[in-house]
Parts: sequence; structure tokens; C-alpha cells
Amino acid sequence: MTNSWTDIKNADVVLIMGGNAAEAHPCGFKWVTEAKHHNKARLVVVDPRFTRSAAVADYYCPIRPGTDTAYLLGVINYLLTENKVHKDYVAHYTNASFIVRGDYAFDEGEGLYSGYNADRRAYDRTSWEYEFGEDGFARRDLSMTHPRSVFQLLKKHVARYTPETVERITGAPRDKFLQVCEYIGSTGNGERSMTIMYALGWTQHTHGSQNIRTAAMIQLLLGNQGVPGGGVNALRGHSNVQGLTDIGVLAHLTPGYLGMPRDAEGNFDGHMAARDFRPLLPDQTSFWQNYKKFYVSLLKAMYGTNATPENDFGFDWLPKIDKVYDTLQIFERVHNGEVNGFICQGFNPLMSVPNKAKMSAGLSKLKFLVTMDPLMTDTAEFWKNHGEANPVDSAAIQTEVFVLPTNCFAEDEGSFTNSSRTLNWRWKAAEPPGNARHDAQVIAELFQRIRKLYEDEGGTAPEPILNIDWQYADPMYPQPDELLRELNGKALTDIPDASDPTKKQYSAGQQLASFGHLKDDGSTMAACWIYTGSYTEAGNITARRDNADPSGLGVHPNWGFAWPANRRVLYNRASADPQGRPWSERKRYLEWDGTKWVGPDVPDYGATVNPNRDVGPFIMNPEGVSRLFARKLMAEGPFPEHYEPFESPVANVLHPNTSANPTARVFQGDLEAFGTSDAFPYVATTYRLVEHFHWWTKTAKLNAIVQPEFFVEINPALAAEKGISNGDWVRVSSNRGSVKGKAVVTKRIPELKVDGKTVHVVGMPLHYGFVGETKVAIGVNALTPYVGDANTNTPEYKAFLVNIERSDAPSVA
Ligand SMILES: Nc1nc2c(c(=O)[nH]1)N[C@H]1C(S)=C(S)[C@@H](COP(=O)(O)OP(=O)(O)OC[C@H]3O[C@@H](n4cnc5c(=O)[nH]c(N)nc54)[C@H](O)[C@@H]3O)O[C@H]1N2
Ligand SMILES: Nc1nc2c(c(=O)[nH]1)N[C@H]1C(S)=C(S)[C@@H](COP(=O)(O)OP(=O)(O)OC[C@H]3O[C@@H](n4cnc5c(=O)[nH]c(N)nc54)[C@H](O)[C@@H]3O)O[C@H]1N2
Ligand SMILES: [Mo]
Repeated sequence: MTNSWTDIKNADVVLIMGGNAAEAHPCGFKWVTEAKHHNKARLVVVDPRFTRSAAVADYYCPIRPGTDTAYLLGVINYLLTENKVHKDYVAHYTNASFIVRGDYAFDEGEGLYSGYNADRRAYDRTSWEYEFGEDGFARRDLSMTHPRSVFQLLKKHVARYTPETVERITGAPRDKFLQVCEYIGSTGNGERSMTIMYALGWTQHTHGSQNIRTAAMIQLLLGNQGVPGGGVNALRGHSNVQGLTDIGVLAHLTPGYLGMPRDAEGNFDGHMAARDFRPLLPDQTSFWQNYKKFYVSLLKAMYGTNATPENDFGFDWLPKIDKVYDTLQIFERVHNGEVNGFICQGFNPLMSVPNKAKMSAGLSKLKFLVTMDPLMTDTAEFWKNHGEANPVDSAAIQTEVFVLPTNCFAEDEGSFTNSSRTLNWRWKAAEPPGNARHDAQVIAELFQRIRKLYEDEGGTAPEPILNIDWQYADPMYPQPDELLRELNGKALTDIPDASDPTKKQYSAGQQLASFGHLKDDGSTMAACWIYTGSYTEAGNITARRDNADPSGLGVHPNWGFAWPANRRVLYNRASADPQGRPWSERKRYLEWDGTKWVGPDVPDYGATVNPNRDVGPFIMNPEGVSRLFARKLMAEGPFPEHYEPFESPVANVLHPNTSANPTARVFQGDLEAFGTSDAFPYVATTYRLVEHFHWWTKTAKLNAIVQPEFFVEINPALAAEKGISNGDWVRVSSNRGSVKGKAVVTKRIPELKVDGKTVHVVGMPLHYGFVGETKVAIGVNALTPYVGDANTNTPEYKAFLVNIERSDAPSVA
């Protein structure tokens, strides 16, 4: 989230689109209720289903799954043509005024940007760039009238997304779409703000990143970024998944969103040279210029005294990736028989990854599979025949499976980072039962044993393992407290005070208070720079539980620790105009008092940087401003464009030759596995129920009682057409497999008219499988396609094609 859960109460309009917060984030949803109650906020929900969020909304608009980019580009077209944008914000705080290179082009007929290479399914992005002046800085036209200014290019780009075209593509009735536009447009004035809450309804598409980019562009055009009640708010999933990405568990990142070394970069110098943090306008902060300090501090945390300036602090001991090993890429390799062993730590991929048949075939090729989990998972039993629910020939599967029982999250202590970027320390509620051990114990023992093997036997490249710094009181069980101290970081030598060298800023061994104190000479260590400040000499800051909100604006500065620097609203300098005055009395947040920035939050900006210096509020970007034109950062283009899902009932009405995202992650073998609408005429989507958490609560009796079995939701018109009644068994099939479940015939799934054609949606919850207390089911990912977003590789779980027919009950073993 750019803002925080508690900030939602400041919103005047709440747009829930691409998520169902009432169901999947019921606790956080209370802040929507607060906004409605105290602020008379209007809640608008756009979803293919009339959800539990929609049930309490002021306005609901249906949409065909997988068409949000077109919808949102239509919103942008509305804002620009109806003059609803926040002009001053756009001119000063976005790149609308920047001039784009002359060779940048977009072919409206083909739906392709300049530089496309069809063989590589990728772009040469050179032309997606600003024009630079002799002084090396980007050229601008603050009047935004230059024909190649971002503003004019954007206007032209979105002009195709008229309300008529939006209706043709998305199936959202024009009058409803326009009513939503009106709600959104009411916030582009500095007096009112809108928050956007989204989750997987936006991300799980082959163009998911572009859905979110388009949303961010809307917020920038309205001036809703950096202000109270604004922001683009990603509602995260598992209780600590924000923490997972923060500390670098993604394959292409190291902790704190630093880059994973790439093969092509060679060494540390090459890694640094591949990054260009030069400010693109005079005087900009371009905060990533501190990158090396964060990286060296990370390496010092990893390798301790073994990391020295002479050996580039051990940079060469880090693995170098040739490509990004996301979930799809890894399981593609498993499926190709290129992986010997696989460890699932709190992961049930047979259920959660697309194309169950492919997953099952892949797991059968492993030599060994390990699960570290408090529960028996479907994955750990992938080799067991369960009749139609898991039809495998057990005797033919040679994979050895090890089940290591671990604690569950409530049996361990540590910090959890929530969607608000806030680290909260949690204490354990119980001890793990029986033989179950803490995850850290299992990992530590594994590490010790592997290190011993390297010590005893040598082997290829032992340094990455032998040189690890492992200074925990009990090397077999690093304590959560020790780990958070390490993430925060400390001084390794005495560090003199910059303003008075006779004094010390830190003595060796002291915990650091701020990432501003990190150094690139090896005198500091921090395993995750954005967590610096979470565990200081004052103690464990994440354990703070003071819920005071002195300003009344939902800023609780002494509740846990929000990264970065305990900041609750990101880009908050943008809540004031270029002179440093609040845009309005109503939305007052940060302001310049003549000598410094003051307000309820930690300024996202130099605390004493005078506004007359014209330093932009988006300090992480070398431009100092935010981007309506994404330069070279997105795989499929610098502006978003409508692409159909890989499986779609209609061709792309704008450019049928380029129907789906031309850069999406697709594997050669799967190109044949896509179904077409003649055989699979209905659009399917998958989602959550409040009563279950993924595939674990099916093992709990109480949850199994309230939602006992898998079901399939369809609307009455489709049910009538297919002769299906409420409660009938149905078989839903895709080009990859089929599932069986009971039909729930419901008006909650509206019928859509798409380009003159009726389109039906088939909705299915994801929580069922063949292990546990709920009724045995095949698992919904037997249906889903193995294709992913072009930037994040997130699978397209939310829009694919199926057929549906009445059937008998599944035979289960
Ligand atoms: N009770 C419960 N809560 C959970 C979880 C759980 O399993 N159970 N899981 C957690 C996790 S890990 C996550 S990631 C989050 C997910 O949180 P959400 O994303 O909110 O959950 P979903 O139910 O998967 O999807 C949300 C909505 O997206 C809609 N949708 C589908 N396709 C589209 C589309 O193309 N466009 C639009 N606009 N909407 C679409 C669906 O109809 C659904 O209502 O929930 C977390 N919270
Ligand atoms: N069709 C479809 N598929 C989806 C989605 C969708 O919307 N539609 N959503 C996707 C999303 S967003 C997600 S996040 C994934 C989730 O996919 P998974 O993460 O594979 O599924 P979970 O059931 O959450 O598995 C988590 C496991 O962690 C275990 N666990 C709990 N606490 C601990 C602990 O402290 N230590 C250890 N070691 N284990 C623990 C649980 O028992 C459980 O088995 O599913 C994805 N798959
Ligand atoms: Mo998730």
C-alpha cells in the first residue's frame, strides 16, 4: 500500500476493483466502513460478481474478467476530455511535461509499440525514452502542449477508449461506466480524495501489471497520490507476504528490493554500472544513489568479516541469475525433468499453481520432494491415488517424499509486515505440538549439515556456504529477535559524528537508527535497509502498541514500525503544492513552515529542503516526478494498452492481430494448451471465500462445517440454457482438465453483453482439494492455464475459458 489501512478512513471515494476486501480482508475493510460513516465516502465496486463488498457498496458495476485495463483507460479518457484532472499536480509532480523521443511510436492498427521482435516476444525498448538536452537533462514543456509531450501523447493514446468502446470490450453498461467515472472524477481537485483497493482481480492476468499502472496513472492525474485518503493500495495476501517480498524471497531480488546479481553483469562494478541513478532533472534527490551503501551493508550482514573491500564484500559469492526463476519458470523446469529435488516450505503447489496435470507430471519426475508444513498437504500426497480427485498411478511414481512437520504461524514469534508496510511483532500463542519444529530450526540444521559436507568434502564453489556469517547464540536455532536485529543492522566500527568528528555517532556494535546512516565502506551492516529503524538501541520498535492518533488522520506513529523510516503515507510531500502549502484545508497533511516540513507523518523528502529549490516529491525516481509514461520499465509498453486474456471469448476489437499481450510469459509447450471459444465458450474466474484460507483450513473441522464443499456459480440464464438446476452436479472443463462440483445458480453473477455477444461467467472458489475435512475435490487449478504476466509472471488465474455441463458425482477413492 502507498497509504495505510488506517488512512482509508480519510477517503471521499473508495474504489474496490480487482479485489473483494469484505471477503478477503474483512479486518481491514472496517476502515472503509469508517470512511463511509465519518466522511460520507462513496464505495464503488467493479467486479464480475456482485460480491460481499458490492453488497455494502453505494454503486456496483459489472465487468468481464480480464478487461480492466480497457476500463481504466476509458476512465483516463473521461478525465482528460471532461477536464477532471488536477492540472497543477499533473504539471509539477508527473512527467506529463516531458518530451518523448521522436522515434517512439505506437501502431494503433497492430497494437504494438516501436521495437517489437516477434521471435523473441520482446521489445527493444530504446525508443521508449525522453528527449535529452545538451546539459544531459530531460527536455520539458511545462505548458504540456508540445505534440510529443507525455500529456499530448497520452491524450491521443487513450482517445480510442470512448465509453462505447469500453462497453464493447468490457461488457460494463455505458451508463454504469459513466457513473463510476463521475464518482472518480469528483476527486481531482485537492479537496476530495479517492483510495483504490485492489488485489488479485488485477494482478492475476497476463497484463496484470498494466492494470495497476493504469490505476496509478488515474491517481496521478487526479492528484490522489501522497495525500490522505488517496493512494494505490495493494491488499496483500498471506499475513506476512509483504515481509516476504521485503526481505528478498522473490527470485530476482535481494532484501530491500535491491537487484539480484545477473550473469551478464559480471562483477560488483558491472552490477553498479547496469544501474543508472543519475538525476534526470537538475537538483533531484534520486534516492537510489545510495544503492551501494545498502548493498555493501547487506553483504556485510551475510558474510561478516569475510566481506572486505578487496573481495567486493563477497559480491561474487552471491548466485548470478540468467533469467528470473519465478514459479512458472521453476515448475517448467521441474516438468522438463531438469530439477532433482524440491523443498516446499509452507507451499502447496499441486493445488496453488496452474495446470494440475502438468504439475503432477512434473512432481513425478523429481527424485525427492520435501514439505515443511504443520499440515499434511495435497502436494505431499500427490503420489496417492484419490480416484477422480487425484487420478495417479502410484506404483509408477518413484519420487521420495519427506514430510517435515513445522510450527504453524501462531506457534512462532517474530515480526509480520502487513499491507500497510507496518512491521508488528507477534508473540506465539502456543508451542508447536509433537515432533513439529520451528522453521528456523529446520533451516539452521539443514544449513549446518550442508556446511559440514562442504568442510569435509570441498566441492565446487564452497565459498558462498563456508563464508556465511552465522553469529547466533544457538547456531541450531537463530532466534526471531536476533534475526530482526540483523535485518535492522548495526555499526561494525565506531562511527564519528559527521558534524563533530570529536564525537561518536555510533560505537561499534550499536544498532542503527536509520538507513540514512548506512555506509558503503564496510563499517555498517544491515540485512534489509528498509527495515533499519525497526530494532534500534531503543529496543524492538515493532513491538510498540501505542494506538494514539494525535492528528486524527489515522497516523499512529507509535504503533509498530512502518518502512521506510516509519512513514505511513508514501510520497507525502505531494500533499502540498509546489510552494509547500496544503492543496486544501480539508486534505492538509504536510506543509512547509518556512524552515522545515511539518505534519503528522515523517516527510517523504528532505526535512529541511526548501520548496523553492524545485526538488520533486517522487524522490526514488531520477526525474523527481512520477511517471505517466513509464519509459523502458514495463515489458509491454510505456503506456498501458488493452490486451485480451490468453483465452478469451472475443478477439481484441482494437487490434485483432495482437489480441493478447505480445510479451506475456508463455512456454512453447503450452501454446497448444490454450482452448478456444468454440469448444469452451464461457469465461471462468476463481476466488476466495471468507470462511477458508487457501488450502489449509479445509483441514479444520469448523471451517469445513461452514463451507463444506466445492461449488460452481453460474447465472440463471446460463443454467436455463444448460438445463442445470441449483444443487445439480456439473462438470467444468478447460483445455487442460476438468473439475466437478455442485451448481449454485445465482443472480450474483451478471450476464454480460460484449460486442453484441452474450458472455457468461463461471465462478469457482479455490479452497478445495483431496486432503482434509472438506468434501474431496479435484482442485480448481486443474483448469487454469500456464501463462503469466509479462513483468511479474503472475499466472492468469482470473480469466480463462471453460465449458460446463450436467454430470454425475465424482468417483473418489
Ligand atoms: N478468507 C480469506 N482471506 C484471504 C485469503 C483466503 O484464502 N481466504 N487469501 C489471502 C491472499 S494470499 C490473497 S493474495 C488475498 C486476495 O484477495 P482478493 O484478490 O480480494 O481475493 P479473490 O477472491 O481472489 O479475488 C477478488 C475478486 O476479484 C474478482 N475478479 C476476478 N477477475 C476479475 C477481473 O478481471 N477484474 C476485476 N475487476 N475483478 C475480478 C473476483 O470476482 C473476486 O471477487 O486474500 C487474502 N485473504
Ligand atoms: N486458481 C487460483 N489459484 C491461486 C490463486 C487464485 O486466486 N486462483 N491465488 C494464488 C495466491 S495469491 C496464493 S498466495 C497462492 C497460495 O498458495 P500456497 O501458498 O501454496 O497455499 P497455502 O494453502 O496458503 O499454503 C500455505 C501452507 O503453509 C502452511 N503453514 C502455515 N503456517 C506455517 C508456518 O509457520 N511454517 C510453515 N513451514 N508452513 C506454514 C500451511 O499449513 C499451508 O499448507 O495460491 C495461488 N493460487
Ligand atoms: Mo496471495
